Amino acid sequence: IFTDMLLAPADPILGLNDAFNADPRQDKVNLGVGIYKTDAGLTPVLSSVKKAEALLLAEEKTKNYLGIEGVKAYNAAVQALLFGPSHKVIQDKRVVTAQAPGGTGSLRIAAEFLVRQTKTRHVWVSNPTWANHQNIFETAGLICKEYRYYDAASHDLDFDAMLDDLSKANAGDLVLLHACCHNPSGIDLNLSQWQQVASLCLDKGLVPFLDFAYQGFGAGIEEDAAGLRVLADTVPELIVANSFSKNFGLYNERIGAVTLVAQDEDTAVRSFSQIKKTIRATYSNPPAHGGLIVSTILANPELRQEWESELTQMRERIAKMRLLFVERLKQAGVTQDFSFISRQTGMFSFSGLNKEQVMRLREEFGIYIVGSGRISVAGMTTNNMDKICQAIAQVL
Ligand code: PLP
Ligand code: TYF
Repeated sequence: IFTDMLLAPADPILGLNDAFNADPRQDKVNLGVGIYKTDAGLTPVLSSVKKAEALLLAEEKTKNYLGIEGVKAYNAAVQALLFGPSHKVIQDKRVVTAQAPGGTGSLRIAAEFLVRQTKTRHVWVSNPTWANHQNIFETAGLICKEYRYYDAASHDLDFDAMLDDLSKANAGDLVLLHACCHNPSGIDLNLSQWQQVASLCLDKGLVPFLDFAYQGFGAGIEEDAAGLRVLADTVPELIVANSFSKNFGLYNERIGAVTLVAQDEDTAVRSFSQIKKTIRATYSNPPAHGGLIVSTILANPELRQEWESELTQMRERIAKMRLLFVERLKQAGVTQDFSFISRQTGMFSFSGLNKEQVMRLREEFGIYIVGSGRISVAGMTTNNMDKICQAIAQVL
């Protein structure tokens, strides 16, 4: 049965990691995958996480299965983080949350649930979007359609085109929106644009499907949830897949959640039973460790404060690297305007470098960025910045 097996293509981002690891050059630089690095180029475990893990290790009494929906205190903490603790959707019990393995696992469970339990088949994704979205959705059986988002000429959002494309969507269609720190463009909607998208969704009966993988990496934990909260204030139904891979540095623990807002409590209860059925058929119940770490930190005022300050440090270091990048490019003799990079948010910037320039950076200089020209600013440090900027000056 395996004889005629075709070789699958590598993931465009994770595959780049393998190429980077195999590169023998000492001074190679990885600006591919979205992983936060300190200025020393390391990705250490957060101190708040280490402390929570020590508490868990001391207090753990059983390895018994969790319920299908995971750690209950975790799910409540996720809702408070997403909507704010006293949001009306929580008070009205219109919101349900299930722990899931990472942002990817959450997106997949949401998609499987939507395909099996609703009549919805179409999901509109931004052009461009995270390379795995289409893969996850189509594997689950959804059909992807694209809405215009990024304008290459202005390095900015093409909001008119976005609205124009979404106005062609049909009632019941899903609209995948990056809640903040759009991957790969680094360009987000402002509050007034979120309000316009929310109105459009309400008028046309479109269902927002939020991917929230970078809460706290844009402007702050609360600020980054503003768009999601506008939607929750406006539309009767939405779905969120969130991840704590980045903002808690819990990449390999695979911790995220699926959250659904329904029009009333009874519908939420019935929908949740079907989400749980989807989970049961997939992995039965989630691994405990990541959910326990996050719920321990969020419930403990001291640990929570420490986490928030560690997250602030990560956000501020990336913002500093953006400014330094623009400045050092100028110093390296680049005359083209790269100031748009300092206006983008999150881990990534869309540099505008083409495929050929990306290949030259890799082959001649050992600098790895994604083929689309996406740069992980989170991998830049004061030590590698000059090398990066001088190499870019040469390939331009
Ligand atoms: N969604 C977006 C936009 C991402 O950038 C990522 C990257 O990690 C994910 C989802 C997946 O997150 P996780 O690693 O938690 O599966
Ligand atoms: O976009 C990124 O770099 C991160 C990490 O299949 C990632 O989101 C990349 C590819 C993938 C899973 C995670």
